Amino acid sequence: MIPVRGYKGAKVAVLGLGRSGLATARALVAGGAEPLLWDDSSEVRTKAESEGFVLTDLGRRGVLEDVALLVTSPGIPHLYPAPHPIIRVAMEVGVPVDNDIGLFFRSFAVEDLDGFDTAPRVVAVTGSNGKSTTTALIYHILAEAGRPVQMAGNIGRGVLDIDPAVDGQVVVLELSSYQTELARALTPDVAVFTNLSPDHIDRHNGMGGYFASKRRLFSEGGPDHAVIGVDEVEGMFLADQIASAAADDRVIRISSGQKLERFGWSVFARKGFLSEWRKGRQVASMDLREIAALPGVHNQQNACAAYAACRALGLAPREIEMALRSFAGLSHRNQLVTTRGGVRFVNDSKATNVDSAAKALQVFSRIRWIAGGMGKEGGIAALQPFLGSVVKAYLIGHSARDFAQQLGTTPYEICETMSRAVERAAAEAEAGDVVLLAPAAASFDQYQNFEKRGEDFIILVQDLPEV
Ligand code: UMA
Repeated sequence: MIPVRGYKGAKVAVLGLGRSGLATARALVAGGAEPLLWDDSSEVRTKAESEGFVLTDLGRRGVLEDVALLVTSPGIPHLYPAPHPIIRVAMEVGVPVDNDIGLFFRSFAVEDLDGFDTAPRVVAVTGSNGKSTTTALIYHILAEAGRPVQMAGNIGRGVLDIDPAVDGQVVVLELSSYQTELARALTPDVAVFTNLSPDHIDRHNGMGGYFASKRRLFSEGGPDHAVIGVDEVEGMFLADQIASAAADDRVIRISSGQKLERFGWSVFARKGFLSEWRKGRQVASMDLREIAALPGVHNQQNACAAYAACRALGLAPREIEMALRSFAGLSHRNQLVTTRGGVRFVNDSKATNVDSAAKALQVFSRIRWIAGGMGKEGGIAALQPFLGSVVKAYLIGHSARDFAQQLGTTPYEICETMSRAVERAAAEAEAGDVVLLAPAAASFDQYQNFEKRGEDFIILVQDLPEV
């Protein structure tokens, strides 16, 4: 755990007692603060009490007036579509609002910096898609290279939950737009922006707000190195804004598809080969096609991002290449659950938006597609060009009927639940088909999160009768 610095003896309100909230509560206590804890869910409150936490209703009149800070969880809106009423009161009475990420950057390895031979460093990864895979890849490469490393953030572990830094350690954080928008301190040593496509638009009041929240990772002081995907105009703009000129090698531009030879430092993948260029010449290359855990062009971009971040941290190309080959892949991301009667069952529950579902649909050729949940703005209209490989869609959740309207001529069945969808897809699948869970929607209508949705799919698949 990382004790929170700067609030010794002060009252700090914590709203939301999920993974990040409870880790924050413990870290505040360790730093000598007095946390006042609240969650809107009575179930969550009961669980927190059973773990020994004392609760304070932060909605009660006057409670927030003598707190030094309000810390909130990423799932709680602080601005759009409307601020949570408790956050609104904090703003009205002038109490600063922060999150665990802001507290982390102010508390991690700051006081004892002189005690390290090699100062600990933080790599932070953001972007719409690929950030979990990129984060896990960087972690895996560093671990394989024998470097002390920890991983946390949106990937599943609260950032204040990690262990205190050791000499030369690297902490790899996955940060969502919810987290970067609110954090009052954001000072990574290496910052990575994978790509940008519409997601969480309601929370950021549009694409501009969404991009602005991710850009914050590169603004305060600026990281030593910025790894930026330049396959969209936003990435190009961000790289140009940070770099003093094309030759500025503090910015490492990455791409899957474009040749980027004229920049100070770049890493790109074309036809399955990764190339690193510095100051106008190629310094390394590797074949990515044989790496089973990284199928598809989108994963080649993730490999470029992880490679670039590790090069910025001083690793050698061959060390990185060897580690990439032993990467096992992430749960809920293109995860092969089993093969049954020649039918592959693949869990891509992490495909919570249209863009990541499009990537999954391009990996396979005969797909029985389980989709639906809490659809995002625009539904699945943008998936039309990728439906050629879908034999049939099995639709679940709140948006099942909306999705059905947008499927064109693709056959479909409204299944409502995951269990019905798995049963129907398994019954109709023929050898060579892939039953793919890639929902193109959030899970919150039927599940606590995408992990629980993926776990449900896995259990249902494993429970299918033998063939
Ligand atoms: N809550 C309230 N009032 C509200 C809304 C929520 O009290 O109005 C409470 C809930 O009852 C719950 C708590 O707040 O107890 C939930 O907080 P949370 O949803 O922020 O979840 P945490 O468990 O703290 O997990 C968060 C991230 N969740 C979200 O961003 C929604 C996790 O990312 C992250 O792994 C974890 O912190 C550790 O850093 C998950 C996620 O879905 C994987 N991320 C989104 C995504 O990837 O698309 C952004």
